[in-house]
Amino acid sequence: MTEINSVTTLTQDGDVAIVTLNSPPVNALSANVRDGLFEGFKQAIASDAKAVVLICDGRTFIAGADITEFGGASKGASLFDVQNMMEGSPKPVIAAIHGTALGGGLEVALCAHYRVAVPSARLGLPEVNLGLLPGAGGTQRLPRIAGVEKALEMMTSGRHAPAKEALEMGLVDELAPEGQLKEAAVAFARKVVAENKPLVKVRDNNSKLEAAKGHPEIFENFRKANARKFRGFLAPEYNIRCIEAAVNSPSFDEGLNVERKLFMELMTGSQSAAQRYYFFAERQAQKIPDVPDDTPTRAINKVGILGAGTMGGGIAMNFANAGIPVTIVELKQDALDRGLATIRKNYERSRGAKPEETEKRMSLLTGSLDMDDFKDCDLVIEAVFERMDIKKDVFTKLDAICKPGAILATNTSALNIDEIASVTKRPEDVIGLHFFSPANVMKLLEVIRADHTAKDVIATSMKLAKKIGKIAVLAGVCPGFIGNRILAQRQREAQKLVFEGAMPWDVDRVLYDFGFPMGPFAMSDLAGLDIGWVKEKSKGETIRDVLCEMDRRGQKTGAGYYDYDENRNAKPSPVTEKIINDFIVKSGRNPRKVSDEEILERCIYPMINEGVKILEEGKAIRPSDIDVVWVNGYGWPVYRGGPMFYGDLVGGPAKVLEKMKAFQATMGDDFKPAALLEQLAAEGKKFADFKR
Ligand code: 3H9
Repeated sequence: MTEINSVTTLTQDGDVAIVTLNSPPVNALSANVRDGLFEGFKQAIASDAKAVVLICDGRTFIAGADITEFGGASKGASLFDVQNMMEGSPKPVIAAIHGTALGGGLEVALCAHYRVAVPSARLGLPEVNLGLLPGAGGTQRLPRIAGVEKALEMMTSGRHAPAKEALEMGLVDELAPEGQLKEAAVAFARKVVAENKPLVKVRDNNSKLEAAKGHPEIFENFRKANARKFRGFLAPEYNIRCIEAAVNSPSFDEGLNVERKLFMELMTGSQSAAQRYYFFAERQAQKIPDVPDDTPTRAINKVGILGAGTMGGGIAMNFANAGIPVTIVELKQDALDRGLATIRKNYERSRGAKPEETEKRMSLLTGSLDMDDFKDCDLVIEAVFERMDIKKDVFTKLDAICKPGAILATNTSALNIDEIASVTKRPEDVIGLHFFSPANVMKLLEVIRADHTAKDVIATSMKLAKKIGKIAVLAGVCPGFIGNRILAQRQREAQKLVFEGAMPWDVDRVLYDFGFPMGPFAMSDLAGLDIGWVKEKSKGETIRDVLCEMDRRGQKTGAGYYDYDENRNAKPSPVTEKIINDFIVKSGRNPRKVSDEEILERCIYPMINEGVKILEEGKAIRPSDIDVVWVNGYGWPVYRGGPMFYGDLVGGPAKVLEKMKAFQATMGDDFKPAALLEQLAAEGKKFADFKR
């Protein structure tokens, strides 16, 4: 065995040289890895071996370029040097793939002459999710091997294709038995040598491009079909342009030039910076300084859910999906039946639903009217009405019923969990698990640590979140926790803006154009304006009161803030406009013209300021956790990173402070800057610099 460098070895098995990479965690293409590959291939080609296999140790084949190196000075061998060495090798090169071959990893594999993979492997070009495009020839090679339509779909979605599908599309040449990749790859290499098979260079294969030549409508139709999904993002469009270049350029190298130019544009732009930041933010959120990764966890083999309403049912589905049995308790039989029927309907309606899957999941759910049935549950989550007296009553009962060591969780979105925990004799077992609606769909889970919550309860909750496919963020107890607390700022300003003369559709348009899926007023119409509104108590004091009194209760009644046609298309409403103007006039003011800029700044800056307060009070561990909450739970466009990242993008604490002070001077203490904002600004720091 020759040690090429700290991450690469060269061995020989008979007449086959084997270059092995071992650079945990994911064999990313750092400078060291590129150097190792370059030197390893050089020596392998110079040796007496007749073929070369590239294989990786550890959990995966190369998962891509090393994202941490982006933006730094380039060192070591370039990826192109490595690729040229492989593709130009006079001896057959075989890539042996397990785990994931992603991004630059797949681009390296595409420069081998053949690829062998185990069935559990997945292959993809996920650069689009980092606001990028494959910048090492992937945009030119993937359509040449998989065809234009597959390339469009894979590159703009970033999807990881399973090995079997990769085999069908020609990305992989042979499947190897699980656990026997090296042997299979070596045997494949020998076969190539013995049968004198050609050294296939993907770059030379133009046949798959032919079908798209002279058919620009393929691209146009693809753009149109995905316009909603791609809205606001630059990277999908740039990926499409590269595939167009693969089809239309006179040569591979000219296509490659287009790829390089567009890659650099994306790489130096703010969208990719935001998306790369976000990639690490999500992973960082899983790290809790005083709850290290090796903190013991409690076994969760059975879960109890109290409440079979929309929330309880959605939460239950998460566990059933992960194969964990659930007991759902309701007060009344009809509510329980309704809840279980809704869950079944949700399963049946989900895309690609197979009847046997639905039955398997439903069989994990047991309905009951008796809270005593929680006694053997390892975790119980209550999703009952949001009232402190009700929650306290529930937790008193849970404390009496549940076995020692069971985790008692509340799904409250705003109530004080310390107060809830105080009615139990085991506050260390109490935690907040704030799911977002619809709970079976939304990725975010706010895990709320109360004063006495035990560390192993936190560790268990964070790990469990991952198991059920959620992205967990730890928050402290405060009204609204991280997400709703910040949302309250935006909602308040949106309402105030309307009282000054901006129309609901103006506010919604500005926030939609910023990248949110919808604005607050369209959202209210969708949810129903009468949520929490009581006819008998309505005094016509708010715009919502008046709208509800007129039976304009949102989309479901055909009108709310907006008017709706039979297809639920929204139109600005003259009725709403008059109601608003009457309100303003009654208050003795005149409606004024509010600029789009003011709408945006008044909605966004107080959110950032509130994020700073949350950090100041220690209710979030780090700024990026706040961003993970807002991107995952509230539709903040990931290409703007999240409120705290955006705060840095627009000029950092100094700029946010300046804006808050200017608004405070004319509009009062809704805009009072956080003390920490003043401090960060005075120290000339960025939000990202904040550390506890
Ligand atoms: C690219 O290739 C550009 C090219 O076209 C060419 C340019 C010229 N770099 O996700 P996990 C870390 S762009 C650096 O928790 P899993 C990650 O931060 C790249 N670090 O594990 C974490 O660190 P820590 C295209 C990386 O098993 C640890 O590895 N490729 C990278 O759930 C474990 O990660 C991609 O976009 C990286 N590329 O999932 C693939 N990847 O332990 C990105 C991971 O300190 N990666 N880390 O928190 C993934 O999708 C997942 O990590 C993967 C494993 C599926 C591989």
